[in-house]
Amino acid sequence: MGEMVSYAVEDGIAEAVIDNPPVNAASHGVRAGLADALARFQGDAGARVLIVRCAGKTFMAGADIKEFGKPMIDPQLPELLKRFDRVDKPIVAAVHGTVLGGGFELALACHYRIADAAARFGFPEVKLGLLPGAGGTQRAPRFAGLATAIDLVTGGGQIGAAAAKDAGLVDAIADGDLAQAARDFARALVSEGKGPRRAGDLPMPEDDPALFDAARKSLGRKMRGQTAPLMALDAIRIGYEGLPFDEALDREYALCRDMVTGPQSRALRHIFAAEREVAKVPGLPADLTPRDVRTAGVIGLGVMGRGIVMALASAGVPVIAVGLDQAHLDAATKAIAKMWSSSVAKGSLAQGEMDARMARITGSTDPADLAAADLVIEAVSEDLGVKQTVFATLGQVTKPGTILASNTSFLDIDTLAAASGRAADVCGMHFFNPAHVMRLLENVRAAETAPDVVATIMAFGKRIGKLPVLSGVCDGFIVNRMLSKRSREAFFLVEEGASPAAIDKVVLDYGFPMGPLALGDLAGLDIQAAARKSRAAKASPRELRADFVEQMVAAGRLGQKTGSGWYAYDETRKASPNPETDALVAAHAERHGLRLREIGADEIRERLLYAMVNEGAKLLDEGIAPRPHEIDVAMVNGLGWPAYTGGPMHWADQIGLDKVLATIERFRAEQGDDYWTPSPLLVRLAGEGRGFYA
Ligand code: 3H9
Repeated sequence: MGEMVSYAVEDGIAEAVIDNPPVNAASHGVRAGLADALARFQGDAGARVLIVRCAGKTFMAGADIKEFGKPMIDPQLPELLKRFDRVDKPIVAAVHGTVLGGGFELALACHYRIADAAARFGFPEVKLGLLPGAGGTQRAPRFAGLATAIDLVTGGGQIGAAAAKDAGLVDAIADGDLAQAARDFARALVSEGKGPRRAGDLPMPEDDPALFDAARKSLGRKMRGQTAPLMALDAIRIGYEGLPFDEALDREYALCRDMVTGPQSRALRHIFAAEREVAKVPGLPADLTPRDVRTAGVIGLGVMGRGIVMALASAGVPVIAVGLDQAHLDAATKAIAKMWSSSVAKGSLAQGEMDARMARITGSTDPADLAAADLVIEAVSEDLGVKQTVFATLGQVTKPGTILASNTSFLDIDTLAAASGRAADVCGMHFFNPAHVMRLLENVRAAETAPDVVATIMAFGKRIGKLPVLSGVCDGFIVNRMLSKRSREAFFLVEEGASPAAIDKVVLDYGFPMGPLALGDLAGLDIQAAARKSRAAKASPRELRADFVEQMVAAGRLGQKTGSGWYAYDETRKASPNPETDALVAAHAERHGLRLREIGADEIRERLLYAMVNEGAKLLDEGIAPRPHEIDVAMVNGLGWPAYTGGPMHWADQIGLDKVLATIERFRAEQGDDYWTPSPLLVRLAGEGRGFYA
């Protein structure tokens, strides 16, 4: 018996308890222990029924991701779960926590399932570039029907215990203690003389095959570029079209094994690991105690400030929300209530939960009320002078030890720290718009930020459901600094003759949700023009010359909101090519004596993406990003860099830094602009035949 699984029998009820912290993953020791428990149960005539459950905070959360890519040791999960089918006495899974992937498959291979009321179920394999390889694509449709199975298997989402029971995936929900309820359930099975109920004995549902085509179409839109969801759909279809159960299981596992070694799964597993790695800040002492944050404050209630208030209140944090004046405060309170009311109307938020959130918000127009806060997030207008005044005030009115964080996107936090008179307490917490929705949070460590402040904002970010990534101080931090290089290159490409549609298409085809020029139109060209103005002193003559945004703003073309920007928009905001943009580009070329040329998709893609890779290398060189992990996680979650390419640094490593460098050197020679000077780190790593990751 492996020590990760205990086995005991009492009153004819056998129990196999898996104990493999932190998430009871199906590591080799667990598989071996389960195989052993199963054999003992089968061989023990006194044991009438077997319960499989897990110790700790969750039922099995899937295969052990850390074993992927290594040689698999028997018993492998699919084969082990087939053995459950062959047992001739009933097996009950008693599940709690997150029943995911291989864990859900284990539960479905058991003959009955009883769930804790708070349990959640899902097949997240597609998010790792895989498909459920241990029977999920074959067992789930037999219990739940085609539509639910397709949804769960290809979408990677989760459902709660009640929904799982309604769908037929769970037989009972435990009332109170799960272990006790499972024993009662098992005893009832025995007394009612119920035997095993195997998924393989159930027929595939005779649901409409049109569901496959509909799913394929919708996945093509929603999961553009990703192969795993479509492969998962194909795997369900194999069984649906009549391949015998055991053979379909073998085919499913063969597909899954092939996918493990594919580039998309490697990239997605890299992002999964990197998202956990960024929580561990290098150099912070492990025994550092974070500061206690019971009450937060937000000062400045524009779009960002309101979103931050919503994020905090939704996460259960009491917030003191300080507006400029009563009108500003009233407008913010009204806007917040309106947004939550619309969620209540749509049924995605309970009225009681909305009331609880509103009750956590205390409005004020007096910064002195922030004396009660343990952490204050400043979100006033993006103007250094205004922010300096606010930080001077915060330094006075807050109690010693209160953390003062700025939500600035690009201003110098060291200057704000100096203004506060309390530099050790000052840091950045840069939320992304909409702040109550976007997961990424760039936490910024300034020159004098105290280590326990860093530890606090990292822990607090996680507490409010965000994905915090640490950055140092620079113009734009990680995401906006890298994004600004892509925008700059996009403007240069327009100057040279590429159409906005051609540029955006390349970026969409690579897997981003939106191209750079369509994104500018969405955000507002006035916002982009203001950002360019703030950087004008440091801009090269060529950047200043590529002033399309300024020209459009001067003509009243601000993007989607005025119906015209790079593109023309109809009343439904549907974009079409804008003749005014063509005219503007032609006039610009004539004015500056530029010759327009055809630019191919490869050049567009390499220039836009390598500009970001090179900037990422500079962020590492300068110590702004502690590791490449921070960059990949921030770009995937902040800018929508497709996770299935692993983020810019992982992607560049896969291409080979020598090749990336050679292309950058070529651009430098062709463009004759300092902008393409490769980062010293890139030159060094490429020379040593290494990647950004060790
Ligand atoms: C699969 O099952 C394939 C099968 O269909 C077919 C096989 C043939 N393995 O996220 P957290 C670690 S594919 C190994 O911070 P939380 C994680 O790295 C799998 N390790 O906790 C971290 O380690 P560290 C399908 C795992 O409470 C620690 O646990 N399943 C695994 O916020 C804590 O993680 C999934 O994709 C794993 N499977 O969230 C589920 N999972 O401390 C993936 C986690 O060293 N997991 N770790 O950094 C999750 O979604 C979340 O971890 C979970 C807990 C919701 C479970």
